[in-house]
Amino acid sequence: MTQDELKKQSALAALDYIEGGIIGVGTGSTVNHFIDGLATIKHRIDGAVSSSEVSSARLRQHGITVYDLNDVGQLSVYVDGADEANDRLQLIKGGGGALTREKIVAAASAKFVCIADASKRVAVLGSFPLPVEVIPMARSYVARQLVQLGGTPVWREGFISDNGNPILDIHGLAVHDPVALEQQINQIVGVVTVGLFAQRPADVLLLGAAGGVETIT
Ligand code: ABF
Repeated sequence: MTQDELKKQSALAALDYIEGGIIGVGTGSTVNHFIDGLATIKHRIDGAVSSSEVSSARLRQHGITVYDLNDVGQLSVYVDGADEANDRLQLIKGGGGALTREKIVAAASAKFVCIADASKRVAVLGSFPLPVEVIPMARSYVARQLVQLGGTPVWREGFISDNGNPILDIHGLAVHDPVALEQQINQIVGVVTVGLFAQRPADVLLLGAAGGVETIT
């Protein structure tokens, strides 16, 4: 099976977690498969809150109503991908640049179902560069602080988030204590969001592999 087929397999397995109401929908190629699958059961839900303009457009193309998070209460479930996942269901996310909205929608959801192909599973987070969204004027200041944490921040030049902010990708980290690092980076003035999802990890991880979908809880 190709990597894309494995992504699709995990995405379709997430449909079993949809129980109705308004759901949270993330961003990325795996989520695109989920949105296409969701279209086949759209009569079961009232609509969606999405973590990016790209996903909102895809949802609308399928005739699924997209709500502003401010107009709805708690979401029953959030389905999104990841760049890396460990066995404690802690994640690195934000390679696609939507980390801030992803973290907000995850926080507003009762359950977070993460979908990915099995290549995203790692023993230690950090081989994938850790994204940090920053306030524009703080970019260099935050980068200097991140160097002190032992990483090598690289400005994602030419990219601006849906919120109008730049992103620094931290290379060369081995994240042995994801909760502590998330807290440390959150405390740097000028940081909007770090793409470590450790304080609020996923609740279910669905990994697509050649032998089928592995469910980790
Ligand atoms: C989002 O999309 C991200 O947080 C992550 O960066 C990315 C995963 O992409 P893909 O599903 O295309 O591998 O979920």
